[in-house]
Amino acid sequence: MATLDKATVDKLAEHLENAELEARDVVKITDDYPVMDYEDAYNIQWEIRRRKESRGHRIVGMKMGLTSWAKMAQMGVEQPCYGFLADYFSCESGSAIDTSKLIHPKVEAEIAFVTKAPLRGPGCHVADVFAATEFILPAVEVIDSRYRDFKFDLISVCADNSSSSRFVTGGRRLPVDATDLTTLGVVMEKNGEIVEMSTGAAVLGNPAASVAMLANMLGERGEEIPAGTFIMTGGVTAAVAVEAGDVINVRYHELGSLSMRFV
Ligand code: 0L1
Ligand code: MG
Repeated sequence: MATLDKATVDKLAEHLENAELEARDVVKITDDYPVMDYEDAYNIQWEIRRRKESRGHRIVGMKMGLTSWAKMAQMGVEQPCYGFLADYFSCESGSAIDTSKLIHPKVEAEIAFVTKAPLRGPGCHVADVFAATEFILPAVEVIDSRYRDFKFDLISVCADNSSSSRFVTGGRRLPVDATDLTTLGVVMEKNGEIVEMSTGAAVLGNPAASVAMLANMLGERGEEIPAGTFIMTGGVTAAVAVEAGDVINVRYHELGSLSMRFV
């Protein structure tokens, strides 16, 4: 049950969004609000979303985060989270990504879905996701927690839009049943050297389960995944820190490759 009043939710949303827009780190918000809960955290996230839309930004998708054991272990948390993607987060493969607008970016290789029918929880399952999927495509997420030194707890992360900042798409689209999502291999190279490799099964056993979990989490708030939604299902590997001068190339089995450089 939520513990924060509307004025406090609004104040914390402004605080976290300003940190994002000014590329400035802050301490985790649970330091000052230790009893806040997940409902408070998502209230703050949804208020950040409302603020962006009120300034004319479009929401172009959703993300699930912390959906692999590698990521959960890396960040010391035990359950996934979701966030929204605003239009200015989107970059095409081959882009130069400006690190002066980010705090301490890391990259994650992900498998993304685009839906053709709405998905609504509770009770959304992998089979529902397969039936509602238009196509899958490769994506790389650039996460950038607003919390100093990535020191946070999951409640603080959810309020901070689950560290969303940029994402890169391109490569090849495939129908969801054209490949085995669990054995779909991914190799990430940083400056020409392999730094991470994994397969789709790293994400909750099957990335489609991550989409189902998103529908079920949104269902708790009376929200759904509308038809035509782009969804990133979470990193198949641990996140890799990047800085100006780094070049990232990610090769996907059957889905082509994505590249980006940080400037
Ligand atoms: O995309 C994600 O896995 C969510 C990340 C949230 C926590 C973090 O910043 O690592
Ligand atoms: Mg991610």
